[in-house]
Amino acid sequence: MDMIIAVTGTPGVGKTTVSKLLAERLNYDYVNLRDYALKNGLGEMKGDELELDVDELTETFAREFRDRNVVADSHLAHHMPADIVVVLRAHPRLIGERLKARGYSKEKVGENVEAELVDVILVEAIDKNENVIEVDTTGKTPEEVVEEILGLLGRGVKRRVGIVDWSGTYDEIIPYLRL
Ligand code: DAT
Repeated sequence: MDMIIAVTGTPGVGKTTVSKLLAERLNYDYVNLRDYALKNGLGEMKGDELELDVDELTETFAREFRDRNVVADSHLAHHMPADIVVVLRAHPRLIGERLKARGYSKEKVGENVEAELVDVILVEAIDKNENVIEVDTTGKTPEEVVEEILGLLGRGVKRRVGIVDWSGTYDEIIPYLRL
């Protein structure tokens, strides 16, 4: 059976690391949607950000991957027509630390820490797809995260949301926020 697994989440949450490993374990193709969009001339670089038409990406992706087994990752992956959307979560402090280490601007770090804090991607994913599995990666290795996803898929779980609440982390992450 063909299956499209979309892996989404705030930048720095671990999408690419987990998706490559998951694809390997399932023997599926792996596609990074940013690379895919660039390769197919679907967007243009504005500074260091890729600007693209999500509908155009969705249509092109659907045409090419409809009857294939694929793990696709991007913070836009939940917009793709997927059989299952995996939303990775991490303590906002981890997002802040990782994006700082990547050299993101203070503004960009703050924006993404805030987005993780208030569940932006999860809310979008639920709005787009019935089948959403949320996985907290905090304190886990990528291997452990992949095992958890495989376990849920193996048990036929199609929806599992509302498993984290970062509101209690607010005091800790104030240094990262754009206040
Ligand atoms: P993204 O694709 O969401 O931007 P990435 O996979 O490129 O994220 O980077 C995530 C970083 O975090 C990478 O250096 C590996 C590290 N990491 C630590 N624990 C992790 C976990 N449980 N799952 C995924 N990545 C983890």
